[in-house]
Amino acid sequence: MEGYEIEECPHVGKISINDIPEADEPDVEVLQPEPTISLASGEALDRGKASILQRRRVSRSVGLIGPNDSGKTSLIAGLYDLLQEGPVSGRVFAGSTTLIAFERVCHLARAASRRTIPHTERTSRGADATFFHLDLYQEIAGITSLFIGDRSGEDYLAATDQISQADHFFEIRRADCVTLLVDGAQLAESELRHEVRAVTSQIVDALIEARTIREGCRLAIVLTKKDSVVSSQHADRVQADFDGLVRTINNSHGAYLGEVKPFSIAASPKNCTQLSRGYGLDELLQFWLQATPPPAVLCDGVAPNFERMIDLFTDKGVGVE
Ligand SMILES: Nc1nc2c(ncn2[C@@H]2O[C@H](COP(=O)(O)OP(=O)(O)OP(=O)(O)O)[C@@H](O)[C@H]2O)c(=O)[nH]1
Ligand SMILES: [Mg+2]
Repeated sequence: MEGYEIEECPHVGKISINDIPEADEPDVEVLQPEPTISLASGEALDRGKASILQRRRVSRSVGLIGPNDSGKTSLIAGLYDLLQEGPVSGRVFAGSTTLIAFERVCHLARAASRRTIPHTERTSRGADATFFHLDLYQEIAGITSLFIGDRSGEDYLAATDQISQADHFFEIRRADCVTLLVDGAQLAESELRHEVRAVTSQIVDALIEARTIREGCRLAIVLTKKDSVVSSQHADRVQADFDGLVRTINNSHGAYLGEVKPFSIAASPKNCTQLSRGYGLDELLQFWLQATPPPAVLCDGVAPNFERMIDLFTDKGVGVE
């Protein structure tokens, strides 16, 4: 082996195979590695799991903000239910890793729960935001993954008192589109309307001051519970209040934000005779799925073209979360 002729080799004959004692080897059971199958639990995703899925394909991330009871969870449930009936905004349901979470939030709002009035459970205060995931298919665009962040409205309200709270809202920082919900039913109540308008603007002011809402981020401002608005005696006044609120936010933050657009929805109407469940969600979904312009900070004056939102948060992008 070392290039010697056999008779020149200094190692030949020094030790014979017979001189080597036979070792007592214990009987070792050869263990086959366990096959690892990882199945999605079906529950809403934490930020880590959502990030992994966001790298898989073209994705959009939506952050829902609004005081408690404004209708955030109902909006998520209403969209999922609407997709069970057929295409929404030209997209069909193509899968989800959070089916159990969807079913749970939809259950109480459906007739199956045997309630006469639809109901949604309050999202736990102080818990981290979680993401609901939908894969949506359209012939030209293929599949786009949509991630919708849900958090308790009380946590967003807390940020208006203590701005440092806004640092925790990772679902807003990473959002392509932030969606601000304004409770239409409360806006129709004479005693509550001033409070609703004040609190809603304060939440946006706090999140922008803390830079939790990114510069250039698109903002949907959504009047929820439209059924309660149209059946109230003050439907016109509610619309005027809402339009005023949109104007105020636009005047204060229009230059900082990307496109700001108003919507009206009835995700879970109490009385379906005037508006059906999911009213207005197709238009909102269309807005959510629009491509996001890249951040304003550019290298060599050339706008990078990011196919996937996740690239904004990696070293391919300019910002790091
Ligand atoms: N009339 C009417 N009520 C609705 C509609 N959507 C939601 N609601 C009701 O509004 C209440 C609050 O809805 P949620 O979706 O739980 O509100 P949320 O913003 O998630 O509240 P938190 O989790 O506490 O932050 C529930 O009782 C819903 O049934 C709607 O379109 N019309
Ligand atoms: Mg909720």
